[in-house]
Amino acid sequence: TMPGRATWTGTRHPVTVVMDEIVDIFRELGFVVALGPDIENEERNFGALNFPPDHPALDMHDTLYVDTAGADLPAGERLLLRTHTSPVQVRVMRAGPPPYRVVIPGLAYRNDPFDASHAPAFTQMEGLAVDEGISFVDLKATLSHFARRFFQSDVQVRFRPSYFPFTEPSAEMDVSCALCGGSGCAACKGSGWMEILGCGMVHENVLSNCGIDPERYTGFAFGMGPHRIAMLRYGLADIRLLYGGDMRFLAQFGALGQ
Ligand code: 2NL
Repeated sequence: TMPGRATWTGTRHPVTVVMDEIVDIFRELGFVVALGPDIENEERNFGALNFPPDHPALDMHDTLYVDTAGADLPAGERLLLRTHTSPVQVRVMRAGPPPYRVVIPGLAYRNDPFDASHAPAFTQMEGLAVDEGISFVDLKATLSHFARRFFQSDVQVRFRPSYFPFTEPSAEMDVSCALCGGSGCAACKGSGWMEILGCGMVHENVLSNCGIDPERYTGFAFGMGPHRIAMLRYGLADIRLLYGGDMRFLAQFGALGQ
């Protein structure tokens, strides 16, 4: 007559739920997942991506360099923890000719203090499409479709001009706030809009640095932060909740098989 002991069934982490959904939406569109190492060299992390050699991101203040004293490396090569997942796209482009449609989920690292909105290791999800005849129309259609699948089908999207060294032109995409529907709340800081990703047409210097003829091929790329998107979707004010192991918090999300 003694009742059985209750057993724990684990749940997926909220950031895993977000990353799985994003990957699934891009897989439906013909993108495939590509992965690469977390330790990279300066050339693939910065140089190939059209960062000038004096760009502030190369400063040890922002980038975590690996101590390679005594290591057998080519002259002048410095290793670092990748500051974005973009070096994986550089590897994809150098491994063979276009077309490519890839998404890259993974960790990125920055020398930031751990506070409510920053973590020294955080997820990124980047995408890259390169082929003959790809235009900004393909970028807008693909990313608007993504927003409508990930949030809800009536979400509003807007693109604002921006700047990244590796894309030209560049933009940021906002969606109408998932929590208040655009009327203004704490999550969107009263603006009614949430910034969810950066994007642009792959800079021709990046294509040629990767052995691709920019006269023949064009492409678009984008990058977003699944930790940030999980905070926006679930209305979390502190990123550190996503790094703790508090099951009372974590068990509210992503039941397995859901
Ligand atoms: C952001 C912005 C972005 C990319 C990432 C990319 C990669 C290659 C070439 C060109 Cl190899 N672009 N990635 C492009 C635009 C924006 O991320 O705010 N991410 C959180």
